[in-house]
Amino acid sequence: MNQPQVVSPNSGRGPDDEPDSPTRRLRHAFLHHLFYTQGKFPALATKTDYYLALAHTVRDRLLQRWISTANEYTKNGSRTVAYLSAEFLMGPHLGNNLINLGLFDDARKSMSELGLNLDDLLYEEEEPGLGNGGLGRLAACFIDSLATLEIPAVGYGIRYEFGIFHQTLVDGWQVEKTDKWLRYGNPWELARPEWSVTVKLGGHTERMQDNSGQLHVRWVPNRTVLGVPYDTPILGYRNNTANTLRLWKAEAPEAFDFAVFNRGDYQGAVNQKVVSENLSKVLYPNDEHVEGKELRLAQQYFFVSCSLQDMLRIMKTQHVPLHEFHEKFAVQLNDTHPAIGVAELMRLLTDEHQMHWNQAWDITRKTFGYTNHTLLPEALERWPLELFKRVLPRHLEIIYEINARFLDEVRQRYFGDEARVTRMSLIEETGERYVRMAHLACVGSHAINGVAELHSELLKQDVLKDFHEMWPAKFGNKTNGVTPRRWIALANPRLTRLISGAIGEGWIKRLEELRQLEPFALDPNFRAGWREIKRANKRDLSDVIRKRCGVAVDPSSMFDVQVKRIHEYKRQHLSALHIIGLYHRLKTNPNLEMTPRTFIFGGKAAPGYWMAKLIIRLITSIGEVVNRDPAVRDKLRVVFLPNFSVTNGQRIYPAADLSEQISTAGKEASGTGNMKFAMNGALTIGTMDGANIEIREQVGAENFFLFGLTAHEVATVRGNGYRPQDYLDGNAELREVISLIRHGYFSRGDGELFRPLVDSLVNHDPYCLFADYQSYADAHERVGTAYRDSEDWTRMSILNSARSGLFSSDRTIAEYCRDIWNVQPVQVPILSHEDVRV
Ligand code: BZD
Repeated sequence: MNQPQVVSPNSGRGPDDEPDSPTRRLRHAFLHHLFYTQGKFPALATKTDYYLALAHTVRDRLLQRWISTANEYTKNGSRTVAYLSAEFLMGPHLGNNLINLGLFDDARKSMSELGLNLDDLLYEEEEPGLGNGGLGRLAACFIDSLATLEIPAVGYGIRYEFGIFHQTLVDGWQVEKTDKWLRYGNPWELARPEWSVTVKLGGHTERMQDNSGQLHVRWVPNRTVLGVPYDTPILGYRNNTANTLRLWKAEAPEAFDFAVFNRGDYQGAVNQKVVSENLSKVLYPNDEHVEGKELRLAQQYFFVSCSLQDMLRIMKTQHVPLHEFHEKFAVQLNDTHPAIGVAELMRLLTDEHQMHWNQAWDITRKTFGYTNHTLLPEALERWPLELFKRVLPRHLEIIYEINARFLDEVRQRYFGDEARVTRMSLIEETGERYVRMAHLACVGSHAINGVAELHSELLKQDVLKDFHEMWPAKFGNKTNGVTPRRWIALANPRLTRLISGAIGEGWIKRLEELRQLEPFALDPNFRAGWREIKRANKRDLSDVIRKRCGVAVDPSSMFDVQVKRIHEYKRQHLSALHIIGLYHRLKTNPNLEMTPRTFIFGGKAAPGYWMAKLIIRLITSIGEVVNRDPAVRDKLRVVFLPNFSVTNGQRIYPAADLSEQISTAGKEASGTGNMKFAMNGALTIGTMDGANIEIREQVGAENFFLFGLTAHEVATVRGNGYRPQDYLDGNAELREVISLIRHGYFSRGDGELFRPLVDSLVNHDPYCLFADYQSYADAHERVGTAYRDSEDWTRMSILNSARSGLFSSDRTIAEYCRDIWNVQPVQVPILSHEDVRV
């Protein structure tokens, strides 16, 4: 561990101390925790000790809000949002909590009085990477906004022992390392074993009649698992609200199976513990690609059952009758990962609480809302029937019953249309049989939404067409947003100071107020300040790049950034082809005028997604060639920053000049990185896809670099038998690019390395890179020209930020509250422990 810096151990008395100043109190509390929580004296303390001492200091300061909030909600029996998500990609808590408490500057000061640098301590936090990408990060932004808007809400999920893997690069290839985020303990969570619940798995069902002739079903599981809740407080921005993120850890009901142990089988005895704990062991690292793994279904069921049982417990303590479940809780399904909740709530109400089917079904449908996050067929969850039955025999019966009743309704509405019945069924029966989770989610909820306008339209026209025809009123759109607290106030303190200096601080809670910046875009002084901030952020990022990649990049070059999961549909390789095109131009015409560019990539590939890993290898290979070629290195640099994460994102977005949002139109449901870039003053080069369309509408077409086919055109081109070879034949530069790769120019003469990638493009090109290549290159020409006029570029940069107010997750959440959840804010008065009577 790093050697500690010097801390003066003089009981926390600093230079110009007022006896009761906030900095002095922070310093005191910090030293207290260093001694009494970490058990360290400065001479032995590591940076982690310092981080933990500060984290505990901050935790003490938010506990009061947390307790007051819980107390207020309980007292009022407030209607509550339960956001069910298999992923919460939270990012580090300390900085965010300091911002929300209004203690950031005090903390910096008090640490520096002790000879410590706050940024170093913030950097020590292992981020809870309990998500893959967009979907998980959206859940994190949503619970931030819920707390800021003072909406009673709980985020329910899984406390994975290992989050998303840590990405390293070895010889230009991605290599995964386990994410041991709990290694040094987690100061932000409190275990609540007293609220543990039992979850059944496997086995069979039995039927019996009671004396009155009523039929009862008994589920006899072959194993049970204990779910233990771990709670993390989620602060609102400068209010008294602290909501809860409740994540479930799986444990064995008994650490030892004594019957087995007594037979002398120690291994067997411990085995149950190992098997049970597997349920919350590791996050599946595939985004937008599902494999039908039994453990994954068990994980989903585990956290959903724990959460619904927890809601029933809360109802009981607040004396809410069971038939008011949907009035007490609005439950949102973050994609289909928690969709088994529909069947589980039915089971809990009918089997365990003897409610009649019709009433239970009415409550269930009024309870759930379903958000879809992708149209990609490989991401739609379907479970092989046999597997499903093995894990959840009772739920399969319940799903059959839901399906029978639902299909009766379909037959009645669409007389004689058996093809439609087959299409809509919850069970897929052509070939191997599957349970279709999206259909279960649609049938079991009262509201269905996509995450950007185009996406919601395509859902209605395509994937969920039949459901839209049957229930048009259920469908709506909720365009995604991101929290400006983390993504501007915390990530970009320089810009935050400049903006607040100009228009006050209201924008942090009401992001539409950024519009007041528009007139400043014409003020040369303000522009100079804006430019200087971007430059300083770029210098900071250059330092990171030098340390991590060993490449020196020039902060005066244009920072052209693409950070997101690596996926063929996101088309990182389109950018790679274009970079090779630029390289080729420079090599063949050394005097070519070209705007100097630094291309920065970051993102993880699913460990089993070979093509995505090859795309990373292509990018790192291009970097190796380009960065050491004296003929081009002043104009082109290419870096792949390893381990893109929330922490790294916070350094990257503020330093970007150009944001690459270049997915094949119709494939990216929304995108949220696009919003983080725009807020921080990057201009976008992008397709008419996802929320890009709405961003362009907001910032103005003249401040956005558009290229490529539209979703409709993509469908037409593909429908007409797309032939990538035709585009290759018609484009000399593209031919040169492909030929360089083919001949091993970027692989030391190895013509085989990238063959799978090239063959896929030339023969199939499923994401239409070739069709969009020229349009993309032309758009980049316009970018290059625009960047050279730095005054005008700055004006456009300011306008991008000023017009990004719509993309605050506060706006998104306000719409969910109004249109789907029907919940109201609850203001929390602060209690002190003296107010509490036992
Ligand atoms: O959800 C993403 C979409 O691709 C983005 O366009 C969108 O902005 C965000 C938020 O709405 N989808 C995912 O991130 N999906 C997954 O991560 C995922 C994970 C496991 C299984 C299936 C999908």
